[in-house]
Amino acid sequence: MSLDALRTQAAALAARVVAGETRSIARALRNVDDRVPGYLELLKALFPSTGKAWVVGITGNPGAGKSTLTDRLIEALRADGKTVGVLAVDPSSPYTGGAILGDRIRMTRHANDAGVFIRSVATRGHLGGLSRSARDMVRVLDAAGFDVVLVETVGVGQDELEITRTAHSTLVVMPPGLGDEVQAIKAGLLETADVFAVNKADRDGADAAVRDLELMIALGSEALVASGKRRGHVVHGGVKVDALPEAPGSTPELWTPPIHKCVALRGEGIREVVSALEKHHAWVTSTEAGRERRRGRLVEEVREALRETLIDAATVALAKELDETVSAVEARALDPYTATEQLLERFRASG
Ligand SMILES: Nc1nc2c(ncn2[C@@H]2O[C@H](COP(=O)(O)OP(=O)(O)OP(=O)(O)O)[C@@H](O)[C@H]2O)c(=O)[nH]1
Ligand SMILES: [Mg+2]
Repeated sequence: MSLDALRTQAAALAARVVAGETRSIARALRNVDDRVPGYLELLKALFPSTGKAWVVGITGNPGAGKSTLTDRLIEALRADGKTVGVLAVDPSSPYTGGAILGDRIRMTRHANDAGVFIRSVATRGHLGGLSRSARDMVRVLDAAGFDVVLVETVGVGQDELEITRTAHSTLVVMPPGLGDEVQAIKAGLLETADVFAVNKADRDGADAAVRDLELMIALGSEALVASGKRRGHVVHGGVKVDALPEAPGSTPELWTPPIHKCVALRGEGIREVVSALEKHHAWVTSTEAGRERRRGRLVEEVREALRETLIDAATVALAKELDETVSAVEARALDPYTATEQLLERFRASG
């Protein structure tokens, strides 16, 4: 198909997505996830309609209760009259009453609610990376007009953690009683968290988990002081060196992640979690620090896209030279540093 034809087709699909047509949303998500030809044209056509949704990441250890809590969040947000799109990245356990696989997930108690759209994504086989695919799919849901987009992902692995960086607000779900293994997992999650939910508070050890987290947050601050890094900057996760020792407590420059206990299974403590997330949303959208953070994400995205595009272009333009260069380096006739400079020069000349 010609580029013009792809464009026309993409524009038509985009219009149906923006109109909120369920089947078109599903199709657009599939096209973007599978990167079928024309998916970039679709994303381009959708982009002007994005930027309105509140994107909330929900992450945490496997089995922490993310899906159960997500289900409760949907319920609470719906009660507030908000429409909700959900992207569940490789959910290994079902939503309440639902089945595991994507399309069937929608056959849950929210299935007949036109204000809710749930889609699951597999974690395998993403050429351009899972996080990019997830970000693009979030954009589809955003353009479709959902007030809130929830993204559930397991908080282990770089790719998964990366996904939460596309969110405005990230909720980290922790069960009590994780013991030592918690330390390892927490290091990554701590930086990501805007709000903590200690779920399964019906079990022993919830208060200890809260104290643990408080300590981790405080230690995180001290580690930054000790390293002397990032002075004067807002660090994701809300630890700002200059604001110490006044922390905890959030200011326009500093967001300190609050910790809430809940029992997702019984729907207890959900309101507090939602309201903490809403406060964070207000912070991220109304303060200079929040604006900087969102801009930082876009800088990353554009750089990443530029890097990919440049590498693709250079690999094509320099296919023969690359091969020769590697042979020269292999024979120790050329060092890799000079080789890179020479390749760059040739690429520039080829432009
Ligand atoms: N006791 C108790 N169990 C809970 C609570 N919330 C969730 N569970 C149970 O914990 C198990 C895992 O819940 P999920 O919601 O599937 O957890 P998840 O974090 O989405 O799991 P993965 O997606 O597999 O990583 C299920 O058996 C839930 O019923 C809670 O508040 N209390
Ligand atoms: Mg799950």
